[in-house]
Amino acid sequence: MNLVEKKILVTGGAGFLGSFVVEKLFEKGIPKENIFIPRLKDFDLRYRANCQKVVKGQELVIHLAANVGGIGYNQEKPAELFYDNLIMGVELMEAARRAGVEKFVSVGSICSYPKFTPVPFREENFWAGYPEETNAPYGLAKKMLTVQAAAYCQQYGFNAISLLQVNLYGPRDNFNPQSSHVIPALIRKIYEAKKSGSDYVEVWGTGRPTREFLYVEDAAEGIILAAEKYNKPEPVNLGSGFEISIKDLASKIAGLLDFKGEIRWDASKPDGQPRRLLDVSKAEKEFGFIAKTTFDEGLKKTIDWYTSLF
Ligand code: GFB
Repeated sequence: MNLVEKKILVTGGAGFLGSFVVEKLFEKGIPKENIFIPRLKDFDLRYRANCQKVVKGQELVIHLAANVGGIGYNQEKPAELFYDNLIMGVELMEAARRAGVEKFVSVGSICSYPKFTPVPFREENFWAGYPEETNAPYGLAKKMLTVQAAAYCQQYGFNAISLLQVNLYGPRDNFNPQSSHVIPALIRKIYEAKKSGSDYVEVWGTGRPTREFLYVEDAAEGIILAAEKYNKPEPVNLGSGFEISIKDLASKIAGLLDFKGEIRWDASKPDGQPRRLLDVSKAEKEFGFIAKTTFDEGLKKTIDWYTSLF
């Protein structure tokens, strides 16, 4: 799909990931008037009528609007995370199909994978078991949208694709301690400990789990490449292909912030999924995506963005 002439709806286009996707669309020469970014205050996409309004006249839908947060937020709000993400996706995809939208890009999450997926996660193991409990309501809501995409392709010939995105990080992320993911949470905690002269910082869990992280600008690049080149209903991993323990992550961020205090582990908080590492070869094969930003570069850019706010 040549995006330059297309009318494009980017739900969540004013958000963390969405703002980078929109910027890359502009960089590709797509005129501002061709990109529609519905704001939550005007269009709550949990309601069918709003979904029908925002898809009108659109040729490509990139659906990034989501109710999302870290492991603490998932523990606290499993019902809202399940309902909001399921209903938005289901209603929007149905409205898009009925409105004659040419292509629908749905961004899912690797937390839809089974809790103990063989590492590295391969797409063929997507259905081999139940997701890790803390993430399951959100992960399964997102997983249903991959089922909807495949069913709509089969019955209607609707071109809906699904990306399984790994943990994102980067500038403009959510740094609110109540709902943030681990990287912004640790940057903020360690930065504040340093500023206040505290000699320790508290980190959740045991430090033993591992995660893979994808820098937000690389994710935006991958989503746009898939929108241009991938036209099959089978979900594709979108990641960077490296694994780091939370313990090593905390030390790395402390090092980058020159924090020399103690890292204390709060084992009363959940670890979540034990290991995450993706096989990222399918995205490269299907639409030429390879994450370019090294982890140190991405962390430095994120830290610089955050510390420059003060
Ligand atoms: O990033 P995170 O909140 O979510 O937690 P998930 C990742 C790991 O970091 C967990 C540990 O083992 C946490 O215990 N951690 C340590 C912390 N300190 C902290 C802290 O201060 N804050 C947070 N938040 N974590 C996400 C889902 O799961 O995976 C999202 O919550 C999404 O919805 C994403 O699906 C892909 O990585 O466990």
